[in-house]
Amino acid sequence: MSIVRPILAGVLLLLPVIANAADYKVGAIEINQPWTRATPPTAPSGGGYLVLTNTGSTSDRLIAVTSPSASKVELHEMTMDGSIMRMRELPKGIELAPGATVTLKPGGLHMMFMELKAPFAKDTKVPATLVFEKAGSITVELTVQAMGASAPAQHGR
Ligand SMILES: [Cu+2]
Repeated sequence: MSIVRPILAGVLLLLPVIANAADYKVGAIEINQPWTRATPPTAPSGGGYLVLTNTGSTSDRLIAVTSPSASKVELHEMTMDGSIMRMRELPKGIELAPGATVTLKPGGLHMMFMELKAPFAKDTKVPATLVFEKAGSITVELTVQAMGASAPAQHGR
């Protein structure tokens, strides 16, 4: 009884903090749920996904991404052209309006890791440095989900 009670109080105090914390934050930009998918051994490239929120009052832009796991990383958009899925590079990056949340996900905006140094292996992490026009840069770790996963695994939030 005397042991249980302090532990319970500690857990209850922690809960609101966990619910509100962003995975990463640089300047006014919050970055959540960075993830990618395991790639087959011969795949030349792999996608990268995350959620960006601009908590500031001026617009910002994700302008570049680098990673030691790939020769280069491009920012891509996937659009439907009739029944054909097309992918194009966004040379000016991804705009983040004040207060906006932009989700990079399969079938939409994504990071494209080109010329992978090694296949992405499930349950490992892929580092990526995000460069924002105003907020500066931050290195995040993408969790590698199963091949073909369509959403990040829930991590208790
Ligand atoms: Cu792409």
